[in-house]
Amino acid sequence: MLDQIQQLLQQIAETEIANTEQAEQFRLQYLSRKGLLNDLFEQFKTVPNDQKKAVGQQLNVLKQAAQAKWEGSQAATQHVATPSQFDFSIPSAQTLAGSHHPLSIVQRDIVQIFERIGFHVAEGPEIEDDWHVFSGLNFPPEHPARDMQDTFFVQTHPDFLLRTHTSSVQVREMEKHQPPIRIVMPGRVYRNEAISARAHCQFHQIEGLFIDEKVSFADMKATLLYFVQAFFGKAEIRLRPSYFPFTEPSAELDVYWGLNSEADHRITKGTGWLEIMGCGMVDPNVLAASGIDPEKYSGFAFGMGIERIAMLRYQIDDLRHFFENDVRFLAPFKGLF
Ligand code: 2NL
Repeated sequence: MLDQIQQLLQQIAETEIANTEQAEQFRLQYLSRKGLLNDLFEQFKTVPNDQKKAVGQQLNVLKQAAQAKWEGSQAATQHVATPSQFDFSIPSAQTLAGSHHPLSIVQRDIVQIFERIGFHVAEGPEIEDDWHVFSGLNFPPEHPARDMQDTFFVQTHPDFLLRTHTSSVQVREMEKHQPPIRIVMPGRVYRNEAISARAHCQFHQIEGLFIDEKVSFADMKATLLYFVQAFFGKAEIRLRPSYFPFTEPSAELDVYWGLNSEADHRITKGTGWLEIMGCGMVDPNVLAASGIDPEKYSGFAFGMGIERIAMLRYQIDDLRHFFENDVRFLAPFKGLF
């Protein structure tokens, strides 16, 4: 019987299966209920006990060889394309490319405009302490921004809070370096506000700071006019008096947007002017608090909300779009970075 098995193994190895008919023939000959293997397993019952082990092993080898041959034939006869059968001219399935986020695009563009005139990016922690967010910036002890209503405090460590503006980074930079200082600070900030079309508890700001000897209000105006012209392509600005705890004097900067379209009338409330940032001369108390001599140095600072700028640039009407990351909202920003 061992000889017979060897012979069949040889025979199987030499069998060529080229099509489905030959595969079926093979299956009937070897593997079907009336096939050779079943016959052999029947005969196996009569094999003397002392030979059962050796014959059984070989019989299993044969069975596996026959099965492998048949399975191989199935794969081969089921039209698997060989390279020559591929049509390389057929367009592939569409690859979905991502897009940069509009806030990233606007932030990058603003940073680049200031880098061109010698500003550098500075960054700092989002979890801050009272000194860098409030006290070092001349906020009086009873200022409403210090209230739990407006600011997120770390519950387990009430000395720490989520920064409400990026000015905390400027304080850190002033503590580390003496002037000249020329920096822009883009980053995420937090305020305890209900989420709506116009407000969010988490948003982005970019602030700038320029400190040196003899820095004047006129330097500030010229720098910000340069920015407005580079970013918006608008020619005219105006400064209105305002108030911030950390600057004196302080101003609000408006851009002349024009009244050319219905949308211009709507967003400028019929005036043609649009407020885009706050600015001012750094309060001498703020310089002194960070170890900079206000007798020797002066500086200006400014701050704007990146969401607001992005909404104006791309005519986005609801702040929530920025945080939902709906791909239908993001898709048009492909390739803009
Ligand atoms: C706004 C107004 C402003 C500043 C930010 C600043 C920082 C230091 C010292 C003085 Cl360390 N000022 N930053 C100054 C004026 C305005 O932001 O409306 N931001 C959205």
